[in-house]
Amino acid sequence: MPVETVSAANGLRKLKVSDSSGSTAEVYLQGAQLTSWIPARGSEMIFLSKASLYRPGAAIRGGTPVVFPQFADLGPLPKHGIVRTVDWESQEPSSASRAALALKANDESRKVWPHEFRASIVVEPAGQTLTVRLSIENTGKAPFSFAAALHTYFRVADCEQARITGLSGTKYRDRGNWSSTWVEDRPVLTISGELDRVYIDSPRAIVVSDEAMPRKFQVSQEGFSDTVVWNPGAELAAKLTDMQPHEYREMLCIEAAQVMQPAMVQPGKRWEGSQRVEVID
Ligand code: TA6
Repeated sequence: MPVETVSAANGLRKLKVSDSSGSTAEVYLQGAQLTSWIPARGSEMIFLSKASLYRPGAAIRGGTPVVFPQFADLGPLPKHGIVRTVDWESQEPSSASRAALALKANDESRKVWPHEFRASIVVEPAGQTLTVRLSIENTGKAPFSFAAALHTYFRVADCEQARITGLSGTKYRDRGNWSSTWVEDRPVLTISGELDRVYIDSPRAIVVSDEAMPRKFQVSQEGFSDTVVWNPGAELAAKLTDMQPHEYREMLCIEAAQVMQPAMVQPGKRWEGSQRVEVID
């Protein structure tokens, strides 16, 4: 089946892709944001809040927001940068089971970030795996540096029963106390309250065991140096207007990220990073 463009709420549009095994994905043109991935065998892997605003110019709560060129509020730009709330263009994909979107620097982006770039996102569901690739090309005449992330919200049955393995021995910074660096000493990371950490030079693959579902999946990354693990916990979730208070239990963000050491791209060159998810049967 070819890549299909369909209308969504409030004039938004999304692309629907599927591979021959029956794995499907949906990507909004706004923000090039993945909002659904159903593997060939199994159910929805991606969390989307029922209270999410599907409104032009507002971030969708869930899916995979694309963060660029600033991570969170670590700089002067709008939170998580300038690409998650603007429309990207659908590109002619080389395969029907792959969505490709691109965004170029424009008058709006230049007002806040004076660099020439072309960002592209490719989303490819294939059987029990999903790959999302981000590339940033420097189309200007001067080098620039940036932070980026594929801020994926995974759907879990209960985050407090999820077990995250693979980060033991990795250094991290905690957003609650940004000035210190710790080393993860737990072989299994669990969630009990707000957790917002940047794991630095993280292992290329970690495994999430969603015990309450039950299901297990591996999240791996290339190109990105860091991994962010985030769950807002009950208190912060209650303050988020685009999320229902109990929904923090149903999500877990594992983000392929470039935060601690911004990436540098020379004119005419390209940076690439990807996140790959595999459901382990
Ligand atoms: O990646 C984690 C984080 O930076 C958290 O600090 C939290 O704020 C989250 O992103 C979501 O940000 P948002 O702007 O979408 O509410």
